[in-house]
Amino acid sequence: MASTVIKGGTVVTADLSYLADVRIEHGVITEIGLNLQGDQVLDASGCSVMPGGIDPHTHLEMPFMGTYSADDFESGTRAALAGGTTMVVDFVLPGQGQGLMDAAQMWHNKSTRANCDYSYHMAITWWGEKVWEDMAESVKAGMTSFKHFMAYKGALMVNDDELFASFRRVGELGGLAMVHAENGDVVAELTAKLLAEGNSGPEAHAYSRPPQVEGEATNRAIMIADMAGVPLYVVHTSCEEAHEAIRRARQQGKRVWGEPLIQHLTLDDSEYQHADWEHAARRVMSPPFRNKKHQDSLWAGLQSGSLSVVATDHCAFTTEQKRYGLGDFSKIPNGTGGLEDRMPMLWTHGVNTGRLTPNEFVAVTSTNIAKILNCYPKKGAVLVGADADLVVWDPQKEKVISAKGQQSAIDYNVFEGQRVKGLPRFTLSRGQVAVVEGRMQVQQGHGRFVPRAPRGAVNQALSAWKELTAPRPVQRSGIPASGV
Ligand code: DUC
Ligand code: ZN
Ligand code: ZN
Ligand code: ZN
Repeated sequence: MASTVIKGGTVVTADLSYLADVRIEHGVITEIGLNLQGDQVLDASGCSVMPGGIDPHTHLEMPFMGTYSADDFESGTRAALAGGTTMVVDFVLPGQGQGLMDAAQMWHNKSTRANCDYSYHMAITWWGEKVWEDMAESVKAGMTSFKHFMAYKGALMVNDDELFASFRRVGELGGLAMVHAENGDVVAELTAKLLAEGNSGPEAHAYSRPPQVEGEATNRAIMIADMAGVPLYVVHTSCEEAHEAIRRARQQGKRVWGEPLIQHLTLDDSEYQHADWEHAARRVMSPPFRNKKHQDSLWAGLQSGSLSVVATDHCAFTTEQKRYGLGDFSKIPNGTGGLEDRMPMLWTHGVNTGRLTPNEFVAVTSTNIAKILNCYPKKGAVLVGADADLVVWDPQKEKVISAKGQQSAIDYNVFEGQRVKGLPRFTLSRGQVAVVEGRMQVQQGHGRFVPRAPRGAVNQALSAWKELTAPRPVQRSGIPASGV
C-alpha cells in the first residue's frame, strides 16, 4: 500500500503542539511519531501540521435574491483547499412547499464536482406537516443541523410560532438548531423607511440592519431554544449585542455557540462609505460590517471562548450581479466571499498579532465546529484513525490578496490588497495532496458527503436539564377539576 509521510513539522492541534511526523494510508492517519518512513514524503520543516480547516457556513450555487451565488461546489471547494480548508458545510435551501429530502437531492446533484469533503445543514424555510416528517428523514440521512432565518421577510423568514415548533422537533430528534438572527420585521420597516426617504445606496443597507436587530433576535432565539430544550448555534455573530446574549447564555450553562465571520473580524462599516458604488455594493452582506467597537468584542469572544468558530458565510456574487441593486440597496444580492482567505486572514490578524495562540487558531477554524457538528474526530483532529484532512502551514509564507489568480469565480475580492503572512505549503484532502505551494492539483469529484449522527445525550439545554418546562397541574380546593 502506498503511504505518505508528512515529515519534520510540528503537529499543532487544539490541545497541544509537538514535533512529529504523520503517516497516511488509504486517506486516514495511521501513525504519528518520530522518524517515520513512507513512499511519498512531504517536507514540513518549519511548518505546523494542523487539521484542515472546516468552514461550516457556505452558500454554493444557491438560488437567492433573483440569482444564484457565483461559486459552485467546484470553484468553492477549490478556493477552500487553496486556503487550507478541507471541509465545507453548505446550506440546503428548500423552496416554499418543497420537501426537505427533495431539496437535499438537488444539493447532492450540485456537489458531485466537489474537490473536498462536505456536509449539509438543512434550512427550515417554511413550516408544515411535511417539513415535520422530513426532519426525521433528514436526521437519518446525516443532516442533523437545522437553520432558521429570522430575517428575509416574505422569503426565507420563519415566525416565532414556527421557530418554536421547529426547535422542539429538532430537540426531539437530537439535532442542532441554528439561526440567522436578525429581526426581519424591523429590517423590513427600516428598509422601507430608508428607501422612502431617498436613501437607496449600499450604505443604507447597513443602516437598515443595525446591531439592535441582531441583538434582539439573538436573545429571542436563545430564549426560544431554551424553552424548546435544544442546543443553539448562532451563525454570523457580528456585534456586541448578539455576543453579549451568547456570552450570558453560555455563562448560565446553556448550550449556545456563536460564529463570527472573518469578514466581520477584519473589515468595518467604513467600507460602505466608499465613494465608489461598486466597492460598497460588493461588501453588502447580512449582517453588515460593523464598527471597530464590535470587532473588538468579537476578538475578545474568540480569546475568552465565548465565541467558538470562525466561518465565512461564503456567498459570492459578481459585480454584474451586485448591479441588480443599482438605485435600490435592498435588491443588491447579499453576500461576500472568503473561503480562500479565512485561514490566512485569521492567522495574520489573530496569531501574528498575539490575539490567538496557534492552538486556539486550530480550535476556532476546525476542531470546535467538528465537535459541535458531531463529526469529530473523523474531522478536526490529528489522531490515528482520523481522516487525513490536513494543512501543512508555513508561518513565514506571505502574499498580497488579490482577485487576480484567486480560485473564486468572482471578479473582485473584499480583502484586495491585504498582506497576509501564514499560508498553506500543502493541503491534503483525505490523504490526497490538493495544493502544493499555491499550485492546485485538486481532483474534481474527490469530495465525499460527510453524514453526521444526532448529538444524543449531550443534546440538552439548561431549562430541559432543570425540568423547568415540565407542567405540573395544581389541585386547588373549591374549584372542580376540569372536565367534571
Ligand atoms: N447573508 C448573506 O449575506 N448572504 C447569504 C445569506 C445571508 O444570511
Ligand atoms: Zn494499500
Ligand atoms: Zn445568514
Ligand atoms: Zn449564510
